[in-house]
Amino acid sequence: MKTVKLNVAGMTCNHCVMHVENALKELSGVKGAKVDLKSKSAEVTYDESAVDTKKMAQAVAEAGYKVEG
Ligand SMILES: [Cu+2]
Repeated sequence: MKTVKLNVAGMTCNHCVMHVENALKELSGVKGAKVDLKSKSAEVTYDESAVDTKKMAQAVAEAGYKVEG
């Protein structure tokens, strides 16, 4: 199990936070996601054999937000 911190751009309110959090949690292999609006970041706990940060970035993009470097 690994934990990664992603920078997420485009979030403006708690609705956005929930949206991003759900998009991440729906990915198989993701065990938990904690999104913080103030720091515009997402802390994701995941199984590195099932999912990677590229897939997370994709899911976030599909939800309408952007993971930045
Ligand atoms: Cu919002």
